[in-house]
Amino acid sequence: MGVIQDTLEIVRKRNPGEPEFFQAVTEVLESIEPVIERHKKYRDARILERIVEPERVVIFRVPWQDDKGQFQINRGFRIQMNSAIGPYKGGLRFHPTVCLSILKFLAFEQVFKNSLTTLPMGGAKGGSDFDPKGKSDNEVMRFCQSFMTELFRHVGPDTDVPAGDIGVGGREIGYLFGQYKRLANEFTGVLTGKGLNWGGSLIRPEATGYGCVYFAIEMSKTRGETLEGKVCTVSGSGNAAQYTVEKLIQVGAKVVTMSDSDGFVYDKDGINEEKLAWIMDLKNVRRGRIREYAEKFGVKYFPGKRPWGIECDCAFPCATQNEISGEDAKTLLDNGCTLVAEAANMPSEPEAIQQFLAKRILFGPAKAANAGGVATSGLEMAQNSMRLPWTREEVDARLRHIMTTIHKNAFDTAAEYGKPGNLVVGANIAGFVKVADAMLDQGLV
Ligand code: NDP
Ligand code: 2IT
Repeated sequence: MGVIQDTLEIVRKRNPGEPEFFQAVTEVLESIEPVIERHKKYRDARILERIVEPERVVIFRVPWQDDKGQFQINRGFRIQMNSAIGPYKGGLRFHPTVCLSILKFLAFEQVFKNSLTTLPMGGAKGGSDFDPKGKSDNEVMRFCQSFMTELFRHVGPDTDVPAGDIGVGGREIGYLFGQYKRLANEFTGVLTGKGLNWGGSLIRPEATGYGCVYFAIEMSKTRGETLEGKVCTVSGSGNAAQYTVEKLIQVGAKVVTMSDSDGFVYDKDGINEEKLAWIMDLKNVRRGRIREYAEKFGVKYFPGKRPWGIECDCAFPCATQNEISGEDAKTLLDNGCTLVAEAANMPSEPEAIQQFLAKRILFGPAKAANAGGVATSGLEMAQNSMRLPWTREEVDARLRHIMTTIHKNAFDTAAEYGKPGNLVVGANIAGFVKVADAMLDQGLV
């Protein structure tokens, strides 16, 4: 259709050298074609051209001093993509690969994901090319303080509320919050993922992984299935992966792999609660490598490889973007995989998604399946505003309800637009319509 291809051409020309951003925009725009065709109001108001342009991009210098007293300079970013339905909201990523293209793709995805959560949050993403790996706590603190010294003027509890993502966990959020508080002279919910005794929410650390498994359970129900006894491959061993594995164990599934950027471990007996506790200590406290799991428990380690060649019923990519290639998807399908739920953002390449959809397996796209993290951030914001914490049971029940609602919304929307079972189309259209209508209501914004 003309307007979709025209908009993609504008995006391509205006954003040279940004392949991940172009990939994310292409997937969304091509899948919302039926809704653009059906509603002239979106075409007349040039909503597509507006929605692909960030409202604001901030890029800044982050100078800091390492433990040897040497000066280091990194680059900081915040992409404020869309505030039609609420204050900007989205994580911060600290990783050496961070650049405009990656943060713009993440911010773009965040707009639709946040819309699906049912909570009032706009979309944003930020971060830095700083690599926390191998840095001391003091170095991480000095970096975070310098980063927030600039970021603080662009964020606020009713303006923009950052959180964690790759390389940003509880430790980093603590240092960032401490510096914000000093600069603003305010104790507010300016960040989510905070510590429990200073404004954090129970279940926020677990939320991305738990939410993804809740979503997988909802998908399975549509085929009269459960996850019990299912063999699952998981990639990554960070926040999203750890709690995906924890919930999978709780519901009786058997997790046989976890990974990091150096390789993966294959534990054919299954990773149980004790072994997972060991991994959590390895990754969150000792900050070691997944290879050490293989040494400790006498299982096989595959250096430089991803786990998609291991036979499984269900696959949970929990590491990073483009970690499932078209070839990996073919291997997964040939080995009998019938469910893929994306806890990472954009982990499947377009060629992989095409195959999952063509084979009609249960495919939970990231912006629906991993929305539990940001949804629980929204619940943390609500508790901060009320100055009242909820119990673990209350937050978990709300998370579960939100994931069920997202699944139903995506499932019903897909059917409504003639693509039954296609949750890519369902999630993209449902997420888009709410934001686009809010933009129309608010005039030329
Ligand atoms: P963490 O930093 O806690 O963990 C990241 C994990 O992924 C690590 O095991 C890391 O290995 C691996 N990884 C990172 N980059 C690469 C790479 N380029 N190649 C291979 N492996 C890699 O981050 P999270 O668990 O929070 O994030 C994981 C994914 O989940 C990301 O896509 C993120 O955007 C997404 N997500 C996170 C949410 C959250 O609330 N935290 C919410 C929704 C989505 P290594 O240690 O070797 O780098
Ligand atoms: O990708 C994501 O949704 C996140 N990293 C979480 C964002 C948030 O604001 O909690």
